[in-house]
This record gives sequence, structure tokens and C-alpha cells, in this order.
Amino acid sequence: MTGLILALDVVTRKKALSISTSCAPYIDGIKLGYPLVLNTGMSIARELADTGLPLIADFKVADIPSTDKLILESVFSSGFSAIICHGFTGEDSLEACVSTAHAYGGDCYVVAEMSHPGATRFFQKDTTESIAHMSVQYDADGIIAPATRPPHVAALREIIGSKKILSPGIGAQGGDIVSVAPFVDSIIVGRDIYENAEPGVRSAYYRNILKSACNEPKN
Ligand code: NUP
Repeated sequence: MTGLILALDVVTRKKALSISTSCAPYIDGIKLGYPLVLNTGMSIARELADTGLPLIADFKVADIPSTDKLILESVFSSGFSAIICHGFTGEDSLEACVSTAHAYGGDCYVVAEMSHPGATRFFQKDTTESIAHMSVQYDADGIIAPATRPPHVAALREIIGSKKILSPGIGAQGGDIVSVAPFVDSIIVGRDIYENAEPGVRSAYYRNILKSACNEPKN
């Protein structure tokens, strides 16, 4: 079944811990990045570890290989289980990210195409497909692909085979969960869960939709 990852872009430790505790029974992982880490510090990862869920660091790492390696060493030493990196930086940067993640037993996901409207200016078909091919070649664990453009996700699935696709853009960004679910391993949902008065109930709602979307016969 398609998994559900919570994008925990809140900015206080208190909210992060209470929302993650309410949502934990219904989600498969927590993605956190600059908004939460810059406000609370990297130690938030150890605190969230009590949920027992995989923690994905969304730092969209995009630097020269030696700096990428330093960033990832810090991320994995802090208790994260996966990192999100950019792919447009090219082979040597990607290779540094994947090898550092794997040295720590972690996963490396590569942004193939972003989900927001402005992304289409630079993330065009040739670029996104090239990033997907490179992710396969350099043994990344998967890619990030936009739930706001399910046909693009379907095309990227053809390229990456059984590697994972994590897909943001559902809820606040308007992506269609039923169209994208068959092509992805997990959807990533942030605001539509953490801004809800009852984030746990909202997570359970997504969990149920994913269950029925995965039971629908595929054409
Ligand atoms: O292309 C991307 N789109 C995107 O929304 C790549 C991402 N990593 N994200 C992240 O997913 C974004 O930074 C946010 O943390 C989450 C989506 O949140 P929301 O739109 O569901 O609130």
C-alpha cells in the first residue's frame, strides 16, 4: 500500500512533538527540514526518534561533493535515517551524497522534479528524466516527484523501476491523490495535516484514502 509521510514544517518543539505523537499510528515516516531544524536545532531528530518512525531530512542538499559529504555526515550523526538531495548538481555531487548516506546505513532521495508551479521553468522533461536516470546509475534509493503532475510521475516510474518515489504536493498544493497513488511508494503531506485542529484524525483520513486508492483495480 502507498505510504504516508508527514511533512512536519512546524517551528516549535512543542508542536512538533505533539503533532508527531498524534499522527504516529497512521504514518510511515516524518520528513523535517529547515523550518523545524533552524528553529529547534538538530537535536529535534533525537526527540522525534521516540515515535519509532524513519526520519527524513529535507535539506535538498545541493553543493560540491566535499561539502555535501560534510552536511550528510552531520545529518546521519544526528539520528536521521534518510536525506533529500538535489540532482541538478550532477554526478560527482550525487555520488558523494549516495555514498555518504550508505556509509551510515541511510537512504538518499533525489529531487527529480519539484511540485510547485514555478518548478516547470527549469525542471523540464529532459532535465527531470536525466536526474532520474542518474539516480538509478548512482544507486540512490529513490526520487522525489510531484503529486501535482501525475503523468510526469508515471513517466519517471518507468525510468526508475523499483526504486522508491516519494511524492509531495497533496493537500495544500492541490495534487490528486487517487491519480498519483498507483505510481508512488509514499505521498508526503504537510499543511493539510499539521494545520488541522486534529492532525491525528486527518492522518487517519489520508491513510483510509490510500487504502481504498490501492484497492481500486488499475487500468
Ligand atoms: O518538490 C517538492 N515539493 C515539496 O512540497 C519537494 C519537497 N521536498 N516538497 C516539500 O514537501 C515541502 O518543502 C514541504 O515540506 C512538503 C509539502 O508540504 P505541503 O505542501 O503538503 O504543506
